[in-house]
Amino acid sequence: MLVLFAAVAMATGSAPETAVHANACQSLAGRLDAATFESIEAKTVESKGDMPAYCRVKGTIKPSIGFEMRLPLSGWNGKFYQAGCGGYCGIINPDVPGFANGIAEATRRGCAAIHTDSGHQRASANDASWALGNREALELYAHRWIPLAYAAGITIATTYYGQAPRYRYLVGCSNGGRVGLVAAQRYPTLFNGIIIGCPPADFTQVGSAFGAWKLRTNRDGQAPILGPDFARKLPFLIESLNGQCDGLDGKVDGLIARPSSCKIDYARIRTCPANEGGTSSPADCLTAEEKQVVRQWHEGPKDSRGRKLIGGMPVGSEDEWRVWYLPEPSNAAGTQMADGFTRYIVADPKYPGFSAKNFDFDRDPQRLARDFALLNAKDTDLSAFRAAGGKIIMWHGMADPLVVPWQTISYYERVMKRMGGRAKVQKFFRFFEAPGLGHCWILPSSSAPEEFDPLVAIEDWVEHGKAPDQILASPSKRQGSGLTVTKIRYQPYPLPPLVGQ
Ligand SMILES: [Ca+2]
Repeated sequence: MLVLFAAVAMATGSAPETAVHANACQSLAGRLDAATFESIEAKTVESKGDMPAYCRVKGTIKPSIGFEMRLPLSGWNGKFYQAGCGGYCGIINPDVPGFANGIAEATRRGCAAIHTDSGHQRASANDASWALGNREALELYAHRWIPLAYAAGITIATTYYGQAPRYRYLVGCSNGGRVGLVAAQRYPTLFNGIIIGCPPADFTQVGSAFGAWKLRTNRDGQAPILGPDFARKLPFLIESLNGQCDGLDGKVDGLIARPSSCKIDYARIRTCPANEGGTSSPADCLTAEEKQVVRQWHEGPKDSRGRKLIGGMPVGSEDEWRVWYLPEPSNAAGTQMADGFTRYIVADPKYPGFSAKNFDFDRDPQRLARDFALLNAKDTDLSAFRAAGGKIIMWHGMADPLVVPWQTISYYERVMKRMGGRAKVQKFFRFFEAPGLGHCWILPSSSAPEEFDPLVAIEDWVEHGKAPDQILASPSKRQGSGLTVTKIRYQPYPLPPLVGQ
């Protein structure tokens, strides 16, 4: 009778199950293999709001990977969830809202979820100083932490619940999206499903050529042309650009869904009279030098023969500039990250005196791609991942000015070419362009998804064989001080051509 009662309690997630798991949490650390962990502690955390009670495991996975893992005390859904980490990582911040790189939502849904710092510790994920002369840390960050955290997480979940997880997911955005690509390419049998958001697949180009370009075109931090004061001109600039580009996707709705189809005529953006520069400049015009930076940011870096290296910030991303680039450099994450790549990651005896200021757009992209290939996730052979039955949902904000979407599109095109064409690739790997969406969904953003749930979509695909033909999203568009919400259906890439184009 007691056995029967216990079985019923386990199935319904009722109080006795919670008690059993609370006890298991207290004894968990002592039951884990000391060879895997540098340090480990576990304690129960009471439920709060819509967050269920969970067993919180914290510590360090050898050699140096700080982590936090959360195991629901009751109602575990049998799934393991590993989060990527954003920027240069180095922080434990499991409560990042949404799914981007946190684990709060996964815990709420009943997953056993792990979040890490990827092997080094810093106060901010914008800080790359840990990489200075530390190739081991760079290798951990680039890829080695992924299977180590996976093995530790699976061990913890299996020890705690007494059974191995049925499904294993990896979810990340930005660098966490790159982590997802790396997992599919280098560690193809670990995960059943991977969600990849806004990934810098070509990390060396994003960090070096694109980063140096952004800094140099805007005076590299010395009294920037586009600085905090430029934010007041953004509504004018956005309105001017929408006037030229919004309707080209077939709908005048404030979202530029196909930014590459717009050839901007900068002469149509009102130029301030010559004597109207500086802080006294009106908000409804751009000075000639402001217009020059805007144009260069849209166009992106070029070599001395005028060939584009990676593409520029998409038209429609300007509202996001206020988050990533316009604050003072000490608060502008995009500026700090661009600076950190050249200053700390490329600080190598082979690159004496290397900086954004002397970046050579002809020579440096090639040699950096070679010497820092470990950071890139450009391998188009996903046959081992496909053979293991894995599924990928990848998405990129078409208004992302930090990790521009062009390299993601280019990567997906190359995968289709390598792996037998669109129909074959779509059986296991789908890519969604997210119109109007900025970088991941860190607010404030011109367009935040109230309703965009790739986790449900990947679960349906992996567990029920239902491939995502569309993903419903409800981006909020900032209009003046208010927000309007529109329903959009993201369709798999490539979008059908518009009638008349
Ligand atoms: Ca539109």
